[in-house]
Amino acid sequence: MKKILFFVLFITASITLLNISGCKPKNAGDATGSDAASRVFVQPGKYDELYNFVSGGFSGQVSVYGLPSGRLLRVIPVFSVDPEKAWGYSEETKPMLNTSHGEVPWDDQHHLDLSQTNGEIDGRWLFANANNTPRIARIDLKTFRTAEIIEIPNSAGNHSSPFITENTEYVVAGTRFSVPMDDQNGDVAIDTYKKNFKGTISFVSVAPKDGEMKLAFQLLLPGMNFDLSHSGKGPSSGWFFFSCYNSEQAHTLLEVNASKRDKDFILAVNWKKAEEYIKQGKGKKQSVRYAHNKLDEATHTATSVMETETTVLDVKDFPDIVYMIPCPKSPHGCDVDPTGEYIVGSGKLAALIPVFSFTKIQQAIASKTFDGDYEGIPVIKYEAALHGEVKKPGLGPLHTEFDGKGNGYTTFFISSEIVKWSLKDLKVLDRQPTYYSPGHLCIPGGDTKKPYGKYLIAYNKITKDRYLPTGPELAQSAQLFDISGDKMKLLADYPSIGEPHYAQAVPAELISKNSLKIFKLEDNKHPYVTMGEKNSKVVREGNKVHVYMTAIRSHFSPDNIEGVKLGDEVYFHLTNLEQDWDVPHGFGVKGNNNAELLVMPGETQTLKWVPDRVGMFPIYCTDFCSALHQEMSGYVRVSPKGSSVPIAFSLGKNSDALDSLLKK
Ligand code: K7E
Ligand code: CUA
Repeated sequence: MKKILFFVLFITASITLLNISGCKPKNAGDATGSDAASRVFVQPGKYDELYNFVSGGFSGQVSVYGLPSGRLLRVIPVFSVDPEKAWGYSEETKPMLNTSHGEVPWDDQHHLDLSQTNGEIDGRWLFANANNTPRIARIDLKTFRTAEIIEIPNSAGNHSSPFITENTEYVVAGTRFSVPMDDQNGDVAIDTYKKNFKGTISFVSVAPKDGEMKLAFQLLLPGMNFDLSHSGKGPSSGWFFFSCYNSEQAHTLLEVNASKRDKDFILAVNWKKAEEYIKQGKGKKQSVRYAHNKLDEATHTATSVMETETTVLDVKDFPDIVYMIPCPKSPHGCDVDPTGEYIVGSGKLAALIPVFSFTKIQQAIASKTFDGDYEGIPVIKYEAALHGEVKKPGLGPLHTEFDGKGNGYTTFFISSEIVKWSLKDLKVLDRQPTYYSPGHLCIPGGDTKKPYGKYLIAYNKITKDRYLPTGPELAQSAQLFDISGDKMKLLADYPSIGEPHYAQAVPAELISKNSLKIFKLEDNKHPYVTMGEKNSKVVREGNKVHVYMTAIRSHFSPDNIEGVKLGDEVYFHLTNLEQDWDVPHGFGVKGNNNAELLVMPGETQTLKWVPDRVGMFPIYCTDFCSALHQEMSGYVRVSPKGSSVPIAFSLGKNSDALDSLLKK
């Protein structure tokens, strides 16, 4: 009987196995080659060679990986609230998510760009776009914290962003959805798109010293969809290139109606010229509202200011700042090679890759080799701008990066592969399958003048059978390739956070050398800082109770609080007195409809709590900070409204019973 059962099970198992392998697409799970393991193996205790900053897509955050190991180092909260780190929950960080619509607790984060000096990564800042409620964030790479977020007015779907110029003069933002301008009546019939909907491209300046962003000017353009962009460099510095689709100006069923024309456009913008016009005062001031949020490093506190003005240049009145270049089949990626001569447009539905020449574009402009105009913007003849086409590269090209050795690498969503091709003769040199359907790809420094060119990472939209199943929802996937030889070689897969789109990677040293280990307590300018335990106290101001609290291994001061009453708002201002690397303290309150605090050494953070009932509320440290971390706790007593229990606070003050016990 047992034997039969075993046999049945065996048969069932075999059939199941057969079924699984029968479903597998060809090549899936192929061995990566015998030395792949050693190429990605980073010994325990050893550091990775590169940082990889990966956009989080609909997670709204940015994740940081080590390469080549694919180890997740950190998730940086940017556009989405994060109760773990109290991002958007602490009193200090709430203003960071403020917008002209009020607090928006989420966004869709697609692209990242590292700050550059002379077209090379300088390791100072990382810029991130918010696609849903148009914003740009600046992350300080000293602290790995979001230091600034600026909202973009006259925009919707901030997709072609946050690409930067080669000396980080500007970070740009092109609107993916055209809309009526903010100072116009938006209450119009949708089918008046052609008349009432406009597109804008915003230039946000970046202060060279501290990185502070400022909306410098906006270009007013015909209504259509601006998708991606990259700045010129070297010979093409002073120019910016944007891919545009929906030149049909459709407003419904775009999958059909915005795919009608054979070619849409790459928009070439002479931003140096535009900048001159602005300096000459030729821009028009316009009333708008947009939030500008900054985190002050000295006070550990963010502020949000509502700005009210923008300067707009209508390109109709300045015909020598923008030109259109026809680009086949709904272009998506718009990438400029390290020399600055070649501009690659990737038509999502195309079966070829057009490569444009900056020299030829300039000649065409000089000789007016135009093919009419698009709503007043000169359209350069396709052939006049074209360096050449990569023929039969694959299906559905999306994005291209460069290795600095004269090669481009393009992702193909539909044919699910990466194709390496030569910039010089446009010949396909290699193709490797990806699992599956890659969107963006990243070569360290791959959009700068100086790519590092040893690895390539593909960010795949579909994961299917690559990992153990986790129900209907699967993590998306990154794949690391070695591109040091003639042929690309798959080294590793690793799952990612959210939906990764663009990413940046950089040799670790460039970032790690500036990385901050602690906040210096003596530099803490927080208005509610508690410098030392003896200064800890509880102060009542009307119905607000301010707790000036400290944390050090392994207690809070004070840890016994009485005199809080129903109807009070309690603010725990917690200062972490530690001055050692990697000793955070956490702070949680039972029943708090808020988050926890996670406070770094030398930092002060504030958690608001509105008690909902009379009773006893434990507080405790949430981060295992020492062998006696479990002892790092206390109590807050909440009395009824109108109770006469006075404010009282203490640390180490025992009851008489305990005292007599301790004396024995
Ligand atoms: Cu191609 Cu939003 Cu850059 Cu994603 S986008 S893939
Ligand atoms: Cu502090 Cu655990």
